[in-house]
Amino acid sequence: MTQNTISSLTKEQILDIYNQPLIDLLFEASKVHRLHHDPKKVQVSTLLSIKTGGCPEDCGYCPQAARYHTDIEKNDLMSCSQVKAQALRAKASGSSRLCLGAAWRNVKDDADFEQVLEMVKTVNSTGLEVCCTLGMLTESQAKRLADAGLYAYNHNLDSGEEYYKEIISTRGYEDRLKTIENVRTAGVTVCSGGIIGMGESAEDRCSMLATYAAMETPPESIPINALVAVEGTPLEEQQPVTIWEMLRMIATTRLVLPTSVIRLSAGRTGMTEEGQAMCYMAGAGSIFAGDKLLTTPNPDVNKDMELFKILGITPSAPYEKGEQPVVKDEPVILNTHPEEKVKWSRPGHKIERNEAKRIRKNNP
Ligand code: SAM
Ligand code: DTB
Ligand code: SF4
Repeated sequence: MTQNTISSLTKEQILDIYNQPLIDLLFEASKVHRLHHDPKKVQVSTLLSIKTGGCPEDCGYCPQAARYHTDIEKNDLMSCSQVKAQALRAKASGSSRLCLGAAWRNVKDDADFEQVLEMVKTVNSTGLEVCCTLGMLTESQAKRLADAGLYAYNHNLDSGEEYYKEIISTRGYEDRLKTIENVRTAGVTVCSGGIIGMGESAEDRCSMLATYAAMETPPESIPINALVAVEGTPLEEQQPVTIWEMLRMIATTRLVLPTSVIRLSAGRTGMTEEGQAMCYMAGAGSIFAGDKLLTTPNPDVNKDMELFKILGITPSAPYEKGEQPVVKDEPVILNTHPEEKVKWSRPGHKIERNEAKRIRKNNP
């Protein structure tokens, strides 16, 4: 299968792939995985929350949204030296990429962004691949991150366009697509995926995959997260997805987007080792390792490495799939892009579930 034939798939055609007997879906996905990827290599990233909590957005799944009452430790932006120390730890533990996450709606042309650019340069100098996930981004901000040595930018569509409106009201699907386009234009690789288990239908999951498949260049990396239902968020009562749903989603993603690397992301603490092994067989080619994601727990890295050994998998080295970006020196001038006065949208549609949660919290 080529990327061209794949990109003409409609949501309905993807749904047919998704709904086929699981035994066939897994077999087909495993075959396609081996055509495009080495099944014995898995890329390992470490996540680092460089600015935690206090986010103004209303993403219904997120423990870092200021408006929900979750039990997380909030932190201001980390220093460069703290990030360097964590990068060296991640490298020593076998990760090939460090992903820096900030609880921001969007990047602003301010001193914090200058500090993040320094962090990117510092992590690049350790030889690790650098990824950031900082919210919405303009083209010039993406370019500055590229010049600082950024290898990947994570910005998720999270779900299909229709269901997205049930989960987030403070920013639009169009804004997400625009950010992804800005990252692509800057020459940074795109990491973009979604979450299952938020109450969405199979159609919603397939609608998200159809959006990715229709892109001229689909994301190099597609994280598939199982919702971590955090107490205090509007989605706290969601039942965990079963391993069978996770496998169906990974295998369908594998068949629809054969060249992308699928990241088995949040939700691994609720999976057995056998279940995770099946995810690798179905097409997952990367994970987040380390005992913490951004704010929630993740399996022990030693356990992951034991499973790799059992399966005959080795973690990939940095830059096996692309060149290390060369850091370009640039003068540091704040607010240099007045022509780029971007107005990100605030759609503000009503989400009953978020409203109900807020009312309950205010009147216990
Ligand atoms: N603030 C930035 C943004 O929203 O793009 C970056 C950080 S944000 C936490 C990155 C992604 O983490 C989200 O798009 C979502 O897919 C995922 N995520 C957040 N909370 C989650 C949860 N409870 N369960 C699963 N995935 C989650
Ligand atoms: C992604 O798709 N999943 C990661 C990463 N990109 C940034 C984040 C998962 C966060 C899970 C909830 C938490 O730990 O706060
Ligand atoms: Fe903020 Fe990102 Fe969490 Fe949404 S997902 S509330 S933008 S940190």
